[in-house]
Amino acid sequence: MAARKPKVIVTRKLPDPVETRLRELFDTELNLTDAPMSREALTEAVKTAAALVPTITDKIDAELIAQAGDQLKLIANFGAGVDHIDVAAANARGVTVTNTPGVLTDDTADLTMALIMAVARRVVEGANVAQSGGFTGWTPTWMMGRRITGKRLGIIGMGRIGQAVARRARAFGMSIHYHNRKPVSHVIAEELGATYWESLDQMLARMDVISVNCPHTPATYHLLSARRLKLLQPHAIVVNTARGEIIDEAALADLLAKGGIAGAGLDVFEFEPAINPKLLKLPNAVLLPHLGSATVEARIDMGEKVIVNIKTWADGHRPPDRVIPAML
Ligand code: 8YV
Repeated sequence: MAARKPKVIVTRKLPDPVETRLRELFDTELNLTDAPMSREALTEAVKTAAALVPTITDKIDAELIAQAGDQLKLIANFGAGVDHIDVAAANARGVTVTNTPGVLTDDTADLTMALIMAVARRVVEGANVAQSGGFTGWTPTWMMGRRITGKRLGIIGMGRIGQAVARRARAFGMSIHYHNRKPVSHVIAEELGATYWESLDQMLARMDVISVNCPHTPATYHLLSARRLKLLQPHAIVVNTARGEIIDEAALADLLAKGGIAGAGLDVFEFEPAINPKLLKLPNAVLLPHLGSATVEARIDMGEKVIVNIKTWADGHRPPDRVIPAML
């Protein structure tokens, strides 16, 4: 007789092909309504599932993990970032945590470039004028933005996504600078022509554009604090496609409002989905609703990764994308 399939609970609606495959392989409970699960429903899920598939909208904290039954063995996150999961608490209870790195790198890097361009060239402002019938004729000095070719881009966090942003920015003629816990290999540094800044403060004061591409951890919370944001030059642009908590959002909004920097492009927010009301009123802030990995291809590939992680675990092997707290 075939072994019983493990019970898998998925907290949000995933792309159809992913859900179908999950149902074929495992005893899978889907969330067809796509409403985020309540705390009670999540508690029930960790008491009954062998593998839980959460997303960024689920808070899997130590308190929730403490309520899990012994049957819970795997948290296979649909997403790369795991700052909504207490990985140490899960591991301490013998629960493995996996994520979906790699498959959303290019899409997130593309969106980072889109934000850089949108802010520098006033794309959204211009589109709003045109769409509202406000384009009354070309003028030599109207709606001028800033060229990005020849400018300095400072990347905070030179992991997969940071490097993918660097490659794209190089093609746009930008020079690459970065701050990271440690320098990248000589080979990569050479390929990207990248300059390493051990001191974030030093880098911030010299860049034209800053892109945030590091994970959110206790060490990166408010890394761009009010003090550090003030180090930026008045013509600087800040772009964040990583996590809102890395920037002091209130301080950024104040700085933008008083012209302390030229603009910001934000795909993520400190209190997501809430956005600081000040930002909503600023023409020099381009705001997106967390679209970094929102392509059909990325979302299906993320699902594939989730499936591979669950299947390898179910077959008695170590899943490929285990998150190790020391790596964070
Ligand atoms: C995902 C993300 O869509 O993967 C990540 O870390 O930020 C997003 O692009 C989201 O996390 C899904 O859970």
